[in-house]
Amino acid sequence: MLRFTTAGESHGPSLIAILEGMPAGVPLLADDVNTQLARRQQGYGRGRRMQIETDRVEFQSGVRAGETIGSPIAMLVQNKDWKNWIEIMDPAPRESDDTSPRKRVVTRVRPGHADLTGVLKYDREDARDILERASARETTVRVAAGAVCRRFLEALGVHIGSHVVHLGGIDAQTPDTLPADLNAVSDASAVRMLDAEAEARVIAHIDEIKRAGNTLGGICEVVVTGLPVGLGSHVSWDRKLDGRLGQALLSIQAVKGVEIGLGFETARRTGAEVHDEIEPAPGRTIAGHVRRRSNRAGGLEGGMTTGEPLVIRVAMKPIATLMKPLATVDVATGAVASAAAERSDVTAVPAMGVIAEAMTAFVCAQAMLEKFGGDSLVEVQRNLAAYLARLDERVAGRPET
Ligand code: EPS
Repeated sequence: MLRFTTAGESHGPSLIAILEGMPAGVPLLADDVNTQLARRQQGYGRGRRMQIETDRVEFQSGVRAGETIGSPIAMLVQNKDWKNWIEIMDPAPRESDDTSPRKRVVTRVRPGHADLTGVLKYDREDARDILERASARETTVRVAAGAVCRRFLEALGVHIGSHVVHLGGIDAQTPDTLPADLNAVSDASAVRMLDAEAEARVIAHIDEIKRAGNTLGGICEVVVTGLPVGLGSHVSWDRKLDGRLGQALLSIQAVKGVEIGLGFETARRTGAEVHDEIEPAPGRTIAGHVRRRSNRAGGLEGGMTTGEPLVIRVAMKPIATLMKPLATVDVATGAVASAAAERSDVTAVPAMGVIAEAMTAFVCAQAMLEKFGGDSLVEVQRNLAAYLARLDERVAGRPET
């Protein structure tokens, strides 16, 4: 079973991911991970923190001579900002005679953040004990874990990209045919949109919202190509791939919704306007020698991949830290207060697309390993080839029509 966990606080010394279950023999360089980490750090609308950090992975285990070796892959990313927080984040207990006021204590809890529910649940006095871990800084090492999964998937012919389709009330026009290398085009845009006119309006809007001390959300679309028909399963609720993608993507900080294919729009249409008609496509092994005339299902039917591209939309709410704060309650006194206003971003929607790619890569790698599992990349490639050969045999064995 492929799995990963992360550890680390936003202003602690480092962030760590441990990815376990990756086969041996997957080519992997630190640069493969660093490229993805850098993509996550881009995007118009980020705050000053992104100028402090230059995220770089340090492999602690699981990789030798440019290849995975089958053991848990531990990856560490240092927080450069930590040097400004050493005293505040110090794990050592305070001296008993130290009565100086604690620095950067957060008691004016921010509406929409984990601050209030976290201090009540974990019985803390300082919401910093909550916000340090709830922070989306943690997604740095999710992207590291996803980058390894992405290398594995690439070796099996699977590619993942994303672009921003909506930001702060402005829709981007999506071309009828997406660029073959989606990220090469979307990453060239400051807001990762494929529509230059919408991009210019979004940038002006972010500037305006920043001046107003407010924040913005938006929607990204993730597209996966090269997945063969039949990943996931219809047989049990927890094996359905759409449900598993939903869980992985909804776990991203500030994500509030996930749509697969047409998503909520399917509920407004008739069956004839929703379901994708099927036609023969000899030679299209990956989908079982058929083609959908449209891909409104977004590449999933019955909780299984169809062989068409996987298309997922992920919606993010606006950042919960507002420079013009909302009303709240001070948990130290119970009094009415304005929420804490710390340095933050106006929007992180372009970065969220990169994080959504990483979580999607993890779920797809898990599903590929379930179906084609092996201890080495070569073994997995052989199992995939045998399955594809069987899909060919099914067609070859048919009577002539
Ligand atoms: C975040 C608040 C900001 C963001 C941070 C997420 O950090 P800080 O409080 O240090 O200014 O910059 O995102 C990152 C550091 C990152 O790497 O994405 C939050 O509260 O979620």
